[in-house]
Amino acid sequence: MKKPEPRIEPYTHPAAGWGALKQVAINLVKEKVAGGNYRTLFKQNQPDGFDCPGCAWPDREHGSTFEFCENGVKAVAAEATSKRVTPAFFEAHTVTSLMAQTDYELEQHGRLTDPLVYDAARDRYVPIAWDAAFELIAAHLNKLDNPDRAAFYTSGRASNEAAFLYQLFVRMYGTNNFPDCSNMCHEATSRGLPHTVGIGKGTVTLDDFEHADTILLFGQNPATNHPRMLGELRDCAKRGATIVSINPLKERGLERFASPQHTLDMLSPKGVKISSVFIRPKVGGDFALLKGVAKRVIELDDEARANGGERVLDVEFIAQHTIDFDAFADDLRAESWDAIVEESGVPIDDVLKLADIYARGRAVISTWGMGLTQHKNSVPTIQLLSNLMMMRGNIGRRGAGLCPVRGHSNVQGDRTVGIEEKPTPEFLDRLGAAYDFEPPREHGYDVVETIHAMLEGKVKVFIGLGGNFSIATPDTPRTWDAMRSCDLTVHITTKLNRSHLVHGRDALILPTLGRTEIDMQNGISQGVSVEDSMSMVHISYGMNKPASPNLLSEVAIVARMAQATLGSSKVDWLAHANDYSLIRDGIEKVLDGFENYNERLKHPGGFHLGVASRDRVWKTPSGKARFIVHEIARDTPIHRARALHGDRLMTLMTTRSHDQYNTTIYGLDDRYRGVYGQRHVLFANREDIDMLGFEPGDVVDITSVWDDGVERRVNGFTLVEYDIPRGCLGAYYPETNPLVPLSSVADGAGTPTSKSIPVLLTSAAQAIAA
Ligand SMILES: Nc1nc2c(c(=O)[nH]1)N[C@H]1C(S)=C(S)[C@@H](COP(=O)(O)OP(=O)(O)OC[C@H]3O[C@@H](n4cnc5c(=O)[nH]c(N)nc54)[C@H](O)[C@@H]3O)O[C@H]1N2
Ligand SMILES: Nc1nc2c(c(=O)[nH]1)N[C@H]1C(S)=C(S)[C@@H](COP(=O)(O)OP(=O)(O)OC[C@H]3O[C@@H](n4cnc5c(=O)[nH]c(N)nc54)[C@H](O)[C@@H]3O)O[C@H]1N2
Ligand SMILES: [Mo]
Repeated sequence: MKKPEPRIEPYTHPAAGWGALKQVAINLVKEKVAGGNYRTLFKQNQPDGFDCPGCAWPDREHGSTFEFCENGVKAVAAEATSKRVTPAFFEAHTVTSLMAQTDYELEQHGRLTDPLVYDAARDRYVPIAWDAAFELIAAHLNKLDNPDRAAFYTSGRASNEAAFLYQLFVRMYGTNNFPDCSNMCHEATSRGLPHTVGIGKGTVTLDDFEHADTILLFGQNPATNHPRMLGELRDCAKRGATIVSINPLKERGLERFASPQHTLDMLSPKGVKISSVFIRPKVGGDFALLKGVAKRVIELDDEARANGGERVLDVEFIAQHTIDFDAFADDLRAESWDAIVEESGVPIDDVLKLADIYARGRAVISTWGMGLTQHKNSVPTIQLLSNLMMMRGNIGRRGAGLCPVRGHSNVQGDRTVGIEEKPTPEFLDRLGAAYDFEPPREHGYDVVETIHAMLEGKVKVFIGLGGNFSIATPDTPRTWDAMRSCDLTVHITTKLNRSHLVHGRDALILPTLGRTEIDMQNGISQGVSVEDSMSMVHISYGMNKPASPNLLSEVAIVARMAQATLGSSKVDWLAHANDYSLIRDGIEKVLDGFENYNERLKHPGGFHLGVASRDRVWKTPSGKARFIVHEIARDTPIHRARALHGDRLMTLMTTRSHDQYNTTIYGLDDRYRGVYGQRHVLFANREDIDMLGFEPGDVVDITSVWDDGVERRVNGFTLVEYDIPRGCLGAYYPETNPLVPLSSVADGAGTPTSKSIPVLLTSAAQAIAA
């Protein structure tokens, strides 16, 4: 196929609409989705169908209607592709030659068909029998002097059943080393919220969206990353709800939307207006902005009190349900407006406008994504957001609440069932009691700690249940050194990706069934369960023929790995692989909220796992929700780098294009941002481009400013003039991951700071082709 000419062409249509339908058709053709498999698309999110592997946004009335979603279709088409990566493919390609291909090219080869082992002499992956693969894993694991020398990664597509069995195996083996994708994603949410409201999950369900009059969207690009959420926002907008987007970028998809479910939207050239207000902090400015909004709420309340008007604070909620409000209010009163404006980058009028909108809202939902979670101060920011919501009792009330919007379709479920490097003693007690063993108590490594431990020679075996560890992670060259220092790397995976090529001395690729495929065990088709972003748990049944007869399910791979490593004296692993309901019985024994798990999954749409804070039950030490005081940070790596380099220092955010699913690159366009046929682009403010002495279209190299003497650099990015605040830049992940220093993480969460990297630009010799 001829490569399209790279171009920039601003998008002027509503989000979704006909453009999305066209893209769907293109993807089905490109992936050569086999005839019968088209049907699959209509079984997405149906009671007898499968959970869309696209994102964790819940389904309205699970199963009653087919909800069209362009990016859901892309995810399914990518899995249902008829293209195959067979042993013959690897015979024809050395690993070194594959390394020269882009991630986009690797993805295009299709589904893996057979288990493979790396043959160093020939620099190739060659076929291996499943049993031999499991024996190789067991031999490596059993030879380590300490189980903590192995790390077990999970990406958030793994089902509850696969994840629970995996953590059971790993804990019986003896470690809590569970790095997982959420360490790079919503970790600040999961670690921050428990200190304020007692649990690290959202408090709303879809029903609340029907009753909200105000929706604040922080740092999120739903038109691309959670397209079904736009349907919800459309209905809210039509009802007259105020929708505010708080984002350095005025994401096109939040301006107007044409729902393919609604003929009238599609016929109107403008679609439906979604966000009525755009508040544009500079990158990393949300904390200061939130502080300004909270400060103004106090002022408005003081004014109301003085005038005898209706109180702005929910005094009753604060008195009955919270602690430490006075200290919080005192801190807000003492905060300077100058600091708020300077550090947020938001003009005072906009801070006050947002505060007014918030204070007028009778039922406010705040949603947030990676724009809040991938900064150094993400935990304080999320705690402050939850405190702001508490000021007006906007938690645990109909139409109001906290709504972190998770990424991977089962990332929330994986954590629930035990993919957690810092498990609670209660969880371990119950797990140990249910399976008659003494689980390891010491906390394990998260993602960044795993990479450090590899570099220090402390982790020698890496096993990945899905994902693309080598490039989803920060500081790519160091991560690659880390992976290459391992004795064994294993990837349980559906498609070829970079991580398979950046491998340990021994290396295995274990191909597995995708969620869209029929999972037959012992003659019975097995379902798996997942938990969405709003804590609904439901069953998912695949319906396509597996991509190859030589695939095993994730559950079967985990069970056979466990059987080979530990034997079956404590757990009959193979029986669990034969009948997944036994795994669910185990989950029920170990975790609250899963009573009658197997039975309740039969209910169409599944069931809601209780979230205590939603019921105004606060699982904090005091039994109350808590206000927490945090300062506006004025000595961050960004501040320090700017002190050294002045205005030339830029803050880079790394984000997703419309044609990618994390590290899976489906195509080279980012339609809503007007980018076509290329990914090595750098969005910059026109005045900054001028100030730095460049012109739009110039090609630049980017280097990070960090204090460890290591040069972090990526080359050949084309400057694109963009409506982005001064001092800020935007580029795509994972191409820019080499710029994120391994030691730059969110305080209290360990999340790489992929949305705030201090960088400098220099002229480059040449552009990168894609
Ligand atoms: N099609 C598709 N769907 C996906 C994914 C995908 O790659 N493709 N990935 C999945 C996963 S794992 C996840 S976690 C989610 C991610 O979904 P999102 O959370 O939407 O993730 P991003 O695209 O990384 O960035 C979100 C937004 O943050 C804004 N932003 C950047 N810095 C700041 C800041 O400092 N403040 C504020 N307020 N905003 C900021 C950016 O402008 C961007 O609009 O999507 C999931 N769904
Ligand atoms: N710079 C920067 N870095 C980031 C981010 C960012 O915004 N900026 N975002 C971070 C976030 S939010 C996340 S969640 C991580 C994502 O990190 P990961 O979850 O590790 O990465 P993915 O790209 O989602 O993984 C894709 C691979 O998963 C495999 N796969 C797909 N489906 C299945 C399946 O059903 N089963 C199995 N076993 N394998 C499957 C395929 O081989 C595919 O290549 O990246 C993080 N990294
Ligand atoms: Mo994510």
